[in-house]
Amino acid sequence: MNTREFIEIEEKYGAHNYHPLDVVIERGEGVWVYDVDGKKYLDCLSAYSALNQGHVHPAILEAMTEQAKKVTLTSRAFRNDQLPLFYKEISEMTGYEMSLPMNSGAEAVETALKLARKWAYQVKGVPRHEAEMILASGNFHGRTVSIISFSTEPSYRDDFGPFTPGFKIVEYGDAKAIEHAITPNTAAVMLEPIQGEAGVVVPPEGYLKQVAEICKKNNVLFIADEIQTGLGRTGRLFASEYEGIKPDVTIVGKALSGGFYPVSAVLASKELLGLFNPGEHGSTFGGSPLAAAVARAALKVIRDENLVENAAKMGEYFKEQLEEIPSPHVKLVRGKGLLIGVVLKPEARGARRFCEALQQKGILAKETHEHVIRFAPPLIIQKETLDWALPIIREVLMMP
Ligand code: IF1
Repeated sequence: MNTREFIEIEEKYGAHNYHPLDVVIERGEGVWVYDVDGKKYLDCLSAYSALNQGHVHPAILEAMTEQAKKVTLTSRAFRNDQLPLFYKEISEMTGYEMSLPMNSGAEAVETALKLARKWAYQVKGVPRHEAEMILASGNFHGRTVSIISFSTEPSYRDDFGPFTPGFKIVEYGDAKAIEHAITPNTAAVMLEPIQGEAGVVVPPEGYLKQVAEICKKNNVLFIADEIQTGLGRTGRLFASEYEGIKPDVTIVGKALSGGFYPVSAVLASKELLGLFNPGEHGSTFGGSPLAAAVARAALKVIRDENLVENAAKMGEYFKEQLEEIPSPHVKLVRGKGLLIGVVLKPEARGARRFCEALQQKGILAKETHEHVIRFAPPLIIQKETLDWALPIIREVLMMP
């Protein structure tokens, strides 16, 4: 079957909860993907940063297939030989004493919300069920009912009420607004160090450090959602490192599995994660031997292939070159490492048409929030590939 035939079937039988580009991918390898018509594309989305290691990384594939032949799932009613090693290796790599493994990013975010509330009642002494959380406008933390309860994007919230209470929204980038929103019942502040979905919004220099200080001063937990910005994407292991801070809780997902299998985790101190008692939280697949083996291999690739350093180097080069394109449509280029957003002027008539033009020329990028083209290739990308892509991107950005 060809592209058109696949699309017809998908449109007929599948819910239309996305508006994807009309490209039907059948194979991926490294930074490249191939569609059913044999066309080759440079993947500049990396499945929203789940593919930092590139498509079908051989070492992670090997780990997954070998583990799958042995045992894939024990449930947490029993123990397995992969999870302890995952716990140890992610602790050594990130400097957090403990972790709690889940599956999707949203599940890890929900876990962090529950942890913050539990800490508020049992440690801070907030009266039960009055705990508050502070979030930022423009946030994206997942799609569950509780998480969209604090979304500021109408299309993510509309008609999904009633919503979970206990959340306050303040403007992203304004540390003072957070200080003013804190009450004696505040359990935590949760932020993305860079807002991905909002259009690769980088907060003002010093913002995250100020927030960390405000949280410490007010006995409030600081939770960083690094599901998209973490694990090397921004040129540091965690984006919060740019401000020299270590949040009380860091949430990881996506590239934690290199795109092979949903694996997420909450990273925190023993004091915090020790608040969970047996049976109080979990999931069927969370911490499975397959998830743990895949995540161990995915983390090893990040270390062994120096992906954090490569993201910093290639990201700096890519951003500089993008900034030099004299496009009449571009307002600015922003981001860190290989999480880059090209922000278009309103008169450019939206980013979608540029993404469709890029697709025709063999580059897959995705618009976010109408006017931003997000460029987030796998962190394995090399200069010669960027030098292949840049003239094409220039041509597209110079089109009328
Ligand atoms: C979709 C967005 C990106 C995330 C952060 C938690 C999650 C995500 C910072 C939840 C997930 C994905 C979800 C996917 C598209 C994509 C996305 F456009 F939706 F917002 F990346 F920007 N925290 N982001 O970015 O993790 O439960 O999906 O594993 O839902 O359309 P998840």
